[in-house]
Amino acid sequence: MDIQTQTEIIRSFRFDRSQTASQGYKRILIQLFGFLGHGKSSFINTCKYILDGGDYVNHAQADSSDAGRTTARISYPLTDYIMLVDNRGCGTMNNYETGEIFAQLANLLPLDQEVEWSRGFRLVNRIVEAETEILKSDFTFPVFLYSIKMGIDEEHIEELRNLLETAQSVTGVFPFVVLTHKSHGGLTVVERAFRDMGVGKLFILENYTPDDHFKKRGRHEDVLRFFNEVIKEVEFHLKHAKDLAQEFKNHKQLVLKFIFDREMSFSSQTEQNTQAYMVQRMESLRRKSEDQRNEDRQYFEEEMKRIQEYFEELRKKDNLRFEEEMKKYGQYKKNKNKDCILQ
Ligand SMILES: Nc1nc2c(ncn2[C@@H]2O[C@H](COP(=O)(O)OP(=O)(O)OP(=O)(O)O)[C@@H](O)[C@H]2O)c(=O)[nH]1
Ligand SMILES: [Mg+2]
Repeated sequence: MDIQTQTEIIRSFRFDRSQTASQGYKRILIQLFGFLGHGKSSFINTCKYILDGGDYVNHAQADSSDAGRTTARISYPLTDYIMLVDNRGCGTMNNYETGEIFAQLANLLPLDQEVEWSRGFRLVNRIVEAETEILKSDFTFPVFLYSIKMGIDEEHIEELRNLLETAQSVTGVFPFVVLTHKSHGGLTVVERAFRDMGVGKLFILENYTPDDHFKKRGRHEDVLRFFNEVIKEVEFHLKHAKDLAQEFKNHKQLVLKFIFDREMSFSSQTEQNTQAYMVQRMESLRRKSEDQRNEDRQYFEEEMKRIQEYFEELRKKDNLRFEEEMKKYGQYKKNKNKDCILQ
């Protein structure tokens, strides 16, 4: 299929007008997620550049340095029925960041707001508050962006696999993965890692950037193929899904359970830490009182020694005095005898 035809298919996509076939959906929200600076905003600029035609525009404010900077979740219309949703990049995939992402993917948070990594049960409050703002007619489609330039560590593979699998559980769709920086080198290792994680739809491309947007057929084809596959996946899902309203509820429950488990494990961790602290404290007190006892014993022994010496001294003095007394007495007796003899 040539570029023109593919572009037309995407531009003219709309959900079937019949309520039954579309199951009430009106728009596809292509929800991007990934780490800081992996090319999410640039991907949005690239998609719009290719599908809107015209000049390259930095719509999504992709950063000019390698550091990330998007902090809000902003939607960009690609057509009347397809929206691209930019996202704040995660620094690490900890449970606070992923909790937020899962709530977004399950369509539980409103669009076009700052993204926060809420602690405690604040995310639950935000979900409840957002209930009236959520458009149930939005089909959220998860797309994970990853830069080949970053390589991939063995130790993070399990974490990424869990992330993608949970994203599938809360949307019903296994995320499509887009690998950016195609020409950087090191593709084989990264690609194999994602394939091993069970990723079926992997797209490898080079984003257009403010410094590099000379139109290239290969780049256009990569992006158009991505959109055609998204449309096919959504149509497949609608055809095979039974009750999307029930699915929505299930996804919501999964996200709430994720938050609940996260907080429970956090509080049991705190409890364990408190217990460990108490044991440590008792041990240090025990050691301290043992030290104290040793100190007391030493003091007592020294005191006893001092007393013994004192008594010894007294005893010697007494002996001396006694001997002197005896001497005096002997002398006295001698003199007395002499006196008697003389008389
Ligand atoms: N050569 C090349 N540069 C890219 C590509 N994708 C992104 N970049 C550059 O990488 C940097 C970060 O890209 P962004 O699109 O801002 O990344 P991001 O994922 O939106 O970052 P956050 O908003 O922080 O999460 C920018 O300098 C982009 O120009 C790509 O495929 N190839
Ligand atoms: Mg960004």
